[in-house]
Amino acid sequence: MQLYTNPNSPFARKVRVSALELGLADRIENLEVTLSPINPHAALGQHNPLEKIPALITDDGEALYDSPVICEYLDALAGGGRLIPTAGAARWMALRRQALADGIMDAAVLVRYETVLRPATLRWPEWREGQWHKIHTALDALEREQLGETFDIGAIAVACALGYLDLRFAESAWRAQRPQLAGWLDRITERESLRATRPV
Ligand code: GSF
Repeated sequence: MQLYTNPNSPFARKVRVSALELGLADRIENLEVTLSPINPHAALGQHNPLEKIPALITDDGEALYDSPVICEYLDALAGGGRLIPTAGAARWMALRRQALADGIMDAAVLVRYETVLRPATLRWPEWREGQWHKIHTALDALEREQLGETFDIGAIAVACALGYLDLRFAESAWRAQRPQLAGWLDRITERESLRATRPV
């Protein structure tokens, strides 16, 4: 399998962490690409019309995207139910947490584009504040949820979202009002899959 990826992409990190946790990383060749909405990657575009990473090319030559679909595929390949519970409350909790964390990543990536890509004269501070509002309310929800030690797809996604905030927005001080979440991240960061995929 081949994975279109980048070391700093939080969505691609979610896939790489999942592959490591499932013992599938050795079967995946990482194709590192750099891209943005104004700098698309032609070869990737032949597989993913949305021109986004991550995209996985399976051994059958099929392209899979986006990150939740790829993680589900890898989980199924490893037997199923390993990172994504197959039924019951645990399944919906894990998937909802993934959606919440993906939402943080979406908003943070948009703020990043707004900050580093968009010409200064075209920036719109209220729009950026609106994205930050989503990030903060999602973080508050995670603080209230009190994450446990189960390392399922929800936990993986949350760890990758927080890692991206630390990478791109170290000044955001998201930990200040969220001691439970900060402590959880400190503990979970020791996992080998997270250490091995730490952004550069
Ligand atoms: C989001 C992927 C994404 O935004 C998923 O895989 O879950 N819903 C998708 N990827 C970014 C890179 S990143 O910051 O992780 C991307 O490919 N951006 C390029 C673009 O043209 O938007």
